[in-house]
Amino acid sequence: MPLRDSESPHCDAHSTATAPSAALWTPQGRGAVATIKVRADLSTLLTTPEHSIPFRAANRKSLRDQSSGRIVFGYWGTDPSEEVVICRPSDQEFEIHCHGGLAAARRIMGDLAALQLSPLDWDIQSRQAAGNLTTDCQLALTKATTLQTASILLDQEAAWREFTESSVLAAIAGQWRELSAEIKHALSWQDLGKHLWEPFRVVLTGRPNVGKSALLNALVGYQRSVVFDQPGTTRDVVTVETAFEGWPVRLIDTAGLRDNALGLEAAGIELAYAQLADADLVLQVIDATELQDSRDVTAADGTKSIVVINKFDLVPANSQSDRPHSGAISVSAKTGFGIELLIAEIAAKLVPVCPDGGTLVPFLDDQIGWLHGLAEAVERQSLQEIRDICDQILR
Ligand SMILES: Nc1nc2c(ncn2[C@@H]2O[C@H](COP(=O)(O)OP(=O)(O)O)[C@@H](O)[C@H]2O)c(=O)[nH]1
Ligand SMILES: [Mg+2]
Repeated sequence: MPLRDSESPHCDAHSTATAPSAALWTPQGRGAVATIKVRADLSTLLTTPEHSIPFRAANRKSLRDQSSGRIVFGYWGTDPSEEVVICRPSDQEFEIHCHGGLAAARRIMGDLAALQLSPLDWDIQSRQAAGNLTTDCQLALTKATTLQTASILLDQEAAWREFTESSVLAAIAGQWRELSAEIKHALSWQDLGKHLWEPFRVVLTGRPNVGKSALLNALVGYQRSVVFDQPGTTRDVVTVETAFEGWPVRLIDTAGLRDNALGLEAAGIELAYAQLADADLVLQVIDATELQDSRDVTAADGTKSIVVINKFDLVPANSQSDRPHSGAISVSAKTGFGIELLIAEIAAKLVPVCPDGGTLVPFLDDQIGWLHGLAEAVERQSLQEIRDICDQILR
């Protein structure tokens, strides 16, 4: 179905009507279909050879000869071509509907820019029509990969509007202590905030051959990483994205840490240390049959970690205990024993408390900056500064 201007949530038809333009009407992110709206004098655009649109209709008619309002299937470009659907609602515009991934829309937008049609991305149109707060919330939403993170992000626009209104009212009433507590509470969610649209980084580390790669595979339920009985098999950093209890997680498998490695393996170990420095959580994997090695495994200072004792299936039944060391979790990547418990523990470490519906969760650096600015304005008991920051937030 051709879209009408009134159906596009954030497109102001009149602001783009004058200059020849190619406007991407759909935001970046995972979507089935992307839509590009071209506004130009089609009698020129579709006839001059140097301005030819690289489109071949399946019905073999040129775009100019297609009747107005008709939906036409065909191919864009060559080697390889994109399958697209084009609709021409009038002589001044046509719409291109292509695959919703990034590549197709980017390629078509590039071809249209080469035809002197000024490109307008979705977020530029949205910022003009709906403002920054709405656009930021919607852009983050396009990056959310779980229902849980999407539902928190869906609440954020209303939460910010309510928060700014109540902040100004509290400042007018001189309720500085209450306002300060509200701001502190909002800031307490900042670690979760950025992971509403970007996965938590969980790094598996430990000595070679303890079963890090096997554990990563057990955690995601398929063979992502190579498992082999020789130390030093994993050399590059292997990553996989998944979700635990509704929180998006990027699991990162690294080369086993040992001192006497050479060449490629040593390079892999260097990469492993770099990953450790950026981790949100470290799984320190040790082999149940070599428990004395646990002292060799350490996470960076201040980084959350879980000690995971793998190969529990090799421990004789009479000496098995689920938690042989305080805080450690016993698992078997081979039999699946303890994996569910480990997943629950990972989720609980990453997000110890889940925010109630409607809670303000700052998810951008700018938002954290505004909250700090508000906290300083509260210290100075400055109503004007609070009003100014709130205006900025709502822009
Ligand atoms: N019995 C048993 N063997 C395991 C387990 N996890 C891994 N292994 C074996 O240990 C060896 C090393 O595993 P791998 O995942 O490559 O270790 P990594 O070097 O730490 O990545 C392989 O032969 C695996 O089959 C487990 O839970 N139980
Ligand atoms: Mg490995």
